[in-house]
Amino acid sequence: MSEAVQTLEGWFALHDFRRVDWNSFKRISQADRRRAVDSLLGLVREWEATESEKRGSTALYAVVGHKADLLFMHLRPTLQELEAVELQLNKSPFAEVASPIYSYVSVVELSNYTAQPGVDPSEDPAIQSRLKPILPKTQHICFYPMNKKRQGADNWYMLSMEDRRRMMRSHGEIGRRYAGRVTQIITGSVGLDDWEWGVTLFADDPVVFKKLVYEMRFDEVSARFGEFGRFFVGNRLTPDRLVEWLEV
Ligand code: 76R
Repeated sequence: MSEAVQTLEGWFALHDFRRVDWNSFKRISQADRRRAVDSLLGLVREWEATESEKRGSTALYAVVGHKADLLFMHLRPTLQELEAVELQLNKSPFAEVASPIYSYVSVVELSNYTAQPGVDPSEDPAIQSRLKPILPKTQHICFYPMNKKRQGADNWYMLSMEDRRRMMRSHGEIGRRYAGRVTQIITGSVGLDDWEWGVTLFADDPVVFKKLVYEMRFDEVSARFGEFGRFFVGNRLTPDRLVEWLEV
């Protein structure tokens, strides 16, 4: 058996994708629309308070394309708290016009492929803040789930630790060339959802998503072992933009 990589887990993540039923939303009375919008704005304010108290973080984006209309990305310390935010939204008047269309459950993960030996992660503030990150406020988000292949000679889980470490080092080197332009949050989902990881990228220039993901396709770990789900891309909704976005 190959040596399993050690991982550190942080906050739990829910990527909650919603479809807005614009036809119903336009048909209901102005008072009901007001109620729906106000209920959502109330939740956004609660999530902002949670974030300022460092009890989690939430990002809200408008998804471009037909796969969804909104993405609520929530990070919370426990799975119970994640369920509570989801339930709160589901019970709100806004949910009468915004039903779930896709979701992804995972947990923020750091692996020790490139860890410094001798560093106690529970004592390292840099590691702790990566495990419990406040989500970036970038203009754009990109999310997709992925696996590492387990097929014939290309079985990631049968490679030696040394081979995996070498490939992950090269992966990290490419990623670091994008420092300052993109932030990745890797969330692990083995045993939690349909794929092995969720990849969430944040950037102010969406072309950077394309360039980074494309460059990684040529790198061994992605070229040989990467299997990808659907890609979602979105534009940030501040509370002000959200009000405009919902105006009909
Ligand atoms: O050295 C370090 O501190 C971190 C190095 C690092 C690890 C361990 C790193 C860096 N990643 C790691 C783990 Mn990543 N990453 C992806 C994708 O589209 C594709 O081809 C793959 C999707 C992107 C775009 C990306 C970006 N990374 C992982 C893992 C877990 C693998 C495992 O444990 O087997 C996955 C699935 C994954 C996928 N990676 C970086 C980036 C970027 C931009 C960086 C550098 C920035 C940073 O250090 O945060």
